[in-house]
Formats: sequence, structure tokens, C-alpha cells
Amino acid sequence: MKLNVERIVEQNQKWLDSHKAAYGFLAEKLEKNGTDVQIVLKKLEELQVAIPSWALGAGGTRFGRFSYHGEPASLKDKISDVGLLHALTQTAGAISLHIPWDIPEDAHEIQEFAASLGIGFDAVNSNTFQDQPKMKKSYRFGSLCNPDPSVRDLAIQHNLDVIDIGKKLGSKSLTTWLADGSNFPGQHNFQEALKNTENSLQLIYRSMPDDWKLFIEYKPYEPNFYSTVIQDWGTSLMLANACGNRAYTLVDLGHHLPNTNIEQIVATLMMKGKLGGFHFNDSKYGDDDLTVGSIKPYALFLIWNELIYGMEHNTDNPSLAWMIDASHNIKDPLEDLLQSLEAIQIAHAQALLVDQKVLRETQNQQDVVLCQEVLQDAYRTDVRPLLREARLRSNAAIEPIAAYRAFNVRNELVKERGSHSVASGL
Ligand code: PSV
Ligand code: MN
Repeated sequence: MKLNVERIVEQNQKWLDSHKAAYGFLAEKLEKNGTDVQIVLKKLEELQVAIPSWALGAGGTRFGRFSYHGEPASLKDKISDVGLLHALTQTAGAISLHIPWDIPEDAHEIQEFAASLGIGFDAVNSNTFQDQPKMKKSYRFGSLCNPDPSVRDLAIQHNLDVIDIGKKLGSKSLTTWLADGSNFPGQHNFQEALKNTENSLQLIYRSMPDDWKLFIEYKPYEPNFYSTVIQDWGTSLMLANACGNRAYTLVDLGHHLPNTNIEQIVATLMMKGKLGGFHFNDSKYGDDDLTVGSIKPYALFLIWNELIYGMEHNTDNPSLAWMIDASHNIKDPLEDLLQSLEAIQIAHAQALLVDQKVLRETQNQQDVVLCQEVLQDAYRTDVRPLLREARLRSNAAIEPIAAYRAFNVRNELVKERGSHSVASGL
């Protein structure tokens, strides 16, 4: 299914009057307070967040997965789902592939198909956390960290294969996430595991094309784990430094212990020019992969506040690779992704409203009360009229979820794909 612009523009008529009234009121108020609304709108229009190929079907827990009807059963279907999200929001202009879950049979054809929907290819993701059929050795005891050099070679070669696939599609970065670690004390020699990982990542890094970046994810634990090799941002940063200038840390919001001050991690990495990628999701307990902004919207806003500050002041830091990394266990995955895209843009817009000049002054005056007022004044602004205006200007839907339902998208997908199609790779 493809949504063409004319249908979206026509749907927008329904909301146009009420939107114009709300937007006019907010824009006038913001301009009076010194905000350049046109700049905010431009930044909202420019932000593009990649959708991972694994998020388009229903996710699952350790105990099971409940398929959603009309799931995309091929890479092409997945790309066309991202095309729907992009047509409705003009904010989801890229897909991030997980290999081997989504190997394109004909890279050229896939690239052309994606381009016809305005979709590009963001970071490619390697997978050394699962054994593949007919593999000669196993990742059971780790991949890039494995004490057995032949297993490490296999994992390194897999990453090189992923780079080759990415090159054919126009990707410019590789993301590594390792489920390497130990399940019990004494199982690993920590130093050896880290050293092996560093050496393996260096080999991968050196094989990347000169215009590619390497993103290294970290994560403190997996269920049934005692230790993970790349447990935190410091370890990731250390490994990125050991690789070279084009290696960066990737922050995934769910990969922190409860109450970690993620905004401070963002600030630290950006100060060092080493924040490369960002995976959005939300969580209550751990890596819950919930809809962005569904649990801690204020924390998301504070993180965006640091991102905005960093993008303006830390020019050494590259432009970031944004991606949603959530799982959709009970909601329609596409509706859930629309909610995540909305939450990302809400926090982004709120952070753009922070009066940075006044904040610096109040910080210098050590006026703690006013510092909080400045932040919360922005956070408590209902910025949704700005998002709607940005979408209207780029021919996206004023109300993406309402439009998705009005167009009966899920039923159309079920008609096309059948109720029992299962997302490939899951
Ligand atoms: C791991 O939890 C992760 O965040 C990594 O980004 C993976 O690539 C992705 O989820 C899918 O398993
Ligand atoms: Mn992730």
C-alpha cells in the first residue's frame, strides 16, 4: 500500500481550521517571547529518524510473541511500511537494516524501491548475538570477545559482510551491539574479553570505507547475565577511541540502569565529539523497548535539551544518526511508531523553546529556582501545534494517527498480505 500526497492533503482539510487557530495563537505568544518560530519549524521539518527493519512486526518477550495481522513478510514490505510512516509524518525518511534478518536479494532494486518512497538507508546493524544456520562455530560463549580466535574471525567476517551489503545500499555506518558477556562469576577473564573485543573492533573499523562511521552500543545487562563486555558508555567511548576518529558511542535510552542520568552522558560524549548515534525508546524497569515518551517524557526533554546544546556548541561532534529502537508487543507496530515519532518531535520542539541565553544567565547567577523555571516553562508548553504546522508544510498529515485510521491502513495491509503473515527475521 502506498499513500499519495493528494489523499493526505485532502484529509488535512478536516483539521485545517482548528489547527490554524491553535497554531496562530501559539506562534504569536512564542514570537512575543522572542522565539523565532520559523527556525523551530525548519528544525522540526529537517529531523529524520530511521526506523529499524525489526520494528515493523510485532516484538515479543522472552516467553513468546503475539503476531500482529498483516505483518510485512519481506524486506520490500518493510520498506513500504516505512514509506507509509514517512508519508504520514515526513519524519521517517530512512530504514536501518539488521543483517542477516534482512538481506536484500537485489540491492539495486531494493534501493530504487526505497528511493521511490523517499526512504534512504541508515546504519546497517550486524548480528553476532544469534547463531545462524550452518555456522561452523557458535557464539554461545561470545563473539568479538571469544577466547577462541576462530569464533572471533567468524564474527569479524560477518561484520565485513554487513559493511558490503550496506555499501550496495548507500549506508554510511555500521552499528555493533554485542550480547557478549558472562553468565556467572569466574566464567570470563574480564581483561582478556575486553582486549579481544577491542582488537576485533579495530579490525572491523580498519575495513570500513573512509566515509563510514562505526557506532558502538553499550548495555549493562541482559537477563541471565552476570557481566556484559561493553557495559557502559565509558567502555564504549574507550573502544571508540581505540578504533579511531570515525568510531563513536551510540546511546540507546533503554540500555541504562534505572535512574541513570542519561542527559549527563549525552553532554559528556558530545563535549568529546564522540556521540554518534541515538536509539530512542522508553522504559520503566530495564530495556523494556516501550513507546518513546510513554514513561519518562521529562527525562526525554532534558536529554533533548543537552542534544540541542551539544549540536550548537560541540561542532566536532558529527550530526547524529537517529533511530527508534522499540518493540511493539500489543499495539499495531505502525501506530506505535507514529506515537514514538510524535514523542520525539514533541521533546525536540520543547527543547528548542528553551531560552538558552536566559538559562546561561540564571546558571551564572546561581539562581537555581529560575534555572528550573526556564526549563519547565519550555517543557510545559503544548508544542503540538508546531508539529502539526511543520507536517502541514511538508505535505504530511496534520494528525498522523487519525489519518492512518481514516485510511484504514491496517485493513488494507491485511487484504494485501493476509492476516497470518509474519515479519521476516522475527
Ligand atoms: C539491543 O538491545 C538493541 O538495542 C540493539 O540495537 C540491537 O541491534 C537491537 O536492540 C535489536 O535487537
Ligand atoms: Mn539499540
